[in-house]
Amino acid sequence: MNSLCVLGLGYIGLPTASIFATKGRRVLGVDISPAVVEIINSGRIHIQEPDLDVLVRAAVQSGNLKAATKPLPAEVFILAVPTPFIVTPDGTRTPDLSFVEAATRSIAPVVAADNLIILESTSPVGTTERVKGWLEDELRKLGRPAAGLLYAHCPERILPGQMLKELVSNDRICGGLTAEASTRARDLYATFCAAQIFLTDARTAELAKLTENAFRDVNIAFANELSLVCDKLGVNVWELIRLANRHPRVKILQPGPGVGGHCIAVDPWFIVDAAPQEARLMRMAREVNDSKPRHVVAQVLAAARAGSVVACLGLAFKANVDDLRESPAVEIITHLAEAGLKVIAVEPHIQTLPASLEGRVELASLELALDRADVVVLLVDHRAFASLTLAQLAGKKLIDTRGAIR
Ligand code: SAJ
Repeated sequence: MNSLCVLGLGYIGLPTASIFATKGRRVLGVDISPAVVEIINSGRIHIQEPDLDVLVRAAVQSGNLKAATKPLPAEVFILAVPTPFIVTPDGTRTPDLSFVEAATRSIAPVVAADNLIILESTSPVGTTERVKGWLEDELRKLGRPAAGLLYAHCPERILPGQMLKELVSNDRICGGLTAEASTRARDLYATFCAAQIFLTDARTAELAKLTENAFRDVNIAFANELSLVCDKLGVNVWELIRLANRHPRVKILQPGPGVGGHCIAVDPWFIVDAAPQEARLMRMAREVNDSKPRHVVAQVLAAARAGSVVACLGLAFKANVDDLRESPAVEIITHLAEAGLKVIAVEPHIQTLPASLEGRVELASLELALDRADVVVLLVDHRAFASLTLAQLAGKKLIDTRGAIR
């Protein structure tokens, strides 16, 4: 199993393609964006993740990683494209598998018997079977044989911010449509995975990945709900959690301004969509976490006066990353600007504001923002804000959504 074709060169596909390449596999990375392809072929990266630049440069310089906009024949195809959801007019969230379907159909002209097709994208239960169906349909249209292809779901589990470490050290799950597909996938990931690789069927692997993120979402929702209870009762939620966590079987997570990113705020909906009557707690957790930004906006509006300058510290969806996707901080800042407040955003991980905030919000350094602010809202506990002290904020109103300022 030497040659691989990785479809989707984003947060999952790029590190995966690169690590295989540095382990001696010939890898073609495929992305529909010619700009992304050009950047990667020049040994650079289009996303921020610690040490990813070094890995990609090494992979490209070794000659083993090349990028292109179209797939070529390979022994293994890895699908690592986005699986967002669509919000229907009645508010229901349904999975959008159009990227997976398009990527699957795109490999039909180049697949051959004995190829292994791996779905890495986080997907609703049954998607690996659908990948097989789409590919067989496309092969039929092209008059090509569909026999002898192997299919598996091998979900990624890496944490943004420490992806390269977790790529190697996290256990993996390989769920094939057949036992042979599972073992072939395991042998492949053993190339770089130093942890245990567990074999199962595709549907269990699909649900396992969704379950992991839903579990975290429910636990964060518990912390977020506690923060609302504490606000109402005049109790310091951070102290409360610190004390409750001294119980040997209690491990409460941290409240925040809401849950962002492309994973935890999305994946539980795939379970709710598939089992709406049963997944009541998971739906409620999503609703609690989704409502938290509105609570923060109300707190800021209560603290501000007409003409107040509000410094919002952090735009990313969590600490020490540049990723603004589904960021509660962006949602909060958008509402504050809409409410007519003068908002200064501080985000050390970006150089320019996202288009949605351009012209409505000012991007400034921490020093400048603190100098001008009447109200300071800490939205992301970036390391860059760790040295902030209450003394520096004297005379200003503080809303610390992460309990980061001591
Ligand atoms: N958050 C809190 N309180 C906490 C922990 C997190 O408010 O105590 C917030 C964060 O600020 C952020 C969101 O939750 O907005 C999600 O952050 P995260 O660090 O919990 O997770 P992600 O989305 O960066 O990565 C998750 C991980 N899943 C689990 O930990 C179960 C990762 O392992 C997955 O690979 C990733 O989703 C994915 O790609 O699915």
